[in-house]
Amino acid sequence: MLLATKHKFMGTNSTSSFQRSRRNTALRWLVMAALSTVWLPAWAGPAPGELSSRFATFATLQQRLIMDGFDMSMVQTIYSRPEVTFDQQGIAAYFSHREATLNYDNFLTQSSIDQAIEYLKEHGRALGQAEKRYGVEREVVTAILLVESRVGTFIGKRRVLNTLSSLAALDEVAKREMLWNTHLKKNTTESKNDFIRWAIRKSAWSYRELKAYLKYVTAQNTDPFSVRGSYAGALGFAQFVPSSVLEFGQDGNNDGYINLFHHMDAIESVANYLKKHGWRPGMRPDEAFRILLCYNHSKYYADTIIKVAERLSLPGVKCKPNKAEASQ
Ligand SMILES: [Ca+2]
Repeated sequence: MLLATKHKFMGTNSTSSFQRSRRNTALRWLVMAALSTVWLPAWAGPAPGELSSRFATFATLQQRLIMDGFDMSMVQTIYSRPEVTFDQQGIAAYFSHREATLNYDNFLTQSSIDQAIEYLKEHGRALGQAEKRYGVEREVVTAILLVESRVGTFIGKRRVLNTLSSLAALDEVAKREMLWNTHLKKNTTESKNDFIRWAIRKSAWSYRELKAYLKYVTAQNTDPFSVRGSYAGALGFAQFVPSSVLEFGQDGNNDGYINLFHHMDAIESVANYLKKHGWRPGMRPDEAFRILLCYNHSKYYADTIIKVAERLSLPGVKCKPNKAEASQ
């Protein structure tokens, strides 16, 4: 359903008209920039100068999106909204993040396990349905939702659009300099050159995820600024990145939408993700560990998921971490 709306999203049903659109895009962009205070959608509030300034925040990024086939009027409308901001604080938090320093033991306390047990009870029907459809044990799905979002109670506060746009815009020297000088220079042990290399890699990843996100919200007819997520751009109870939403998201409650802020959709999406990565009941512990590493490339993470699932009295599968991998 999501991908089926791709052509509608692109703003054309005709290959030839799409190609003509691309040929004319560069010229249209120049005219558009020159007339920015005239053509931008009318909305109450800001003075023209303020609107131009807001538009300029992601001007290069908008140009890339349009050149890549995204509908010009849609892009312009989104990036002229008052919610648009280069989220320095959020992406500075991302670059200060260290997976190894996260305290995953917090998820193994009795209160955390009790929270997961309550979830198992409350959502038993949906978890059972996912178990039947995908062959992924309910304890594993619950453990992932516990660690990712405290079973849907901690889902991040940052606008996903601003997070991905800000990270994607780090291919621009000026924005990297701004971030380094204002937030990272005094607060990181990274060298500036290491930061630059990291930022450029992350920019390329984020641009791909931004495109996936725009496809997702368009297909779901969702306001792109209404979705909140982590400082890495992950969203929903399962904290999927947008490309995973497109590829693995499921409509668990059959309402016609894939909404990872709905428990039935989130549960089935996690189960589908694991199944598509090779999960099967009774699999070897080292296989289970490797598949969990696909979800999050952290041995601490995979180890914690398995420990939580075991604490939930996982029937049938005795998952234990692959000690050889965990000790690397
Ligand atoms: Ca749904």
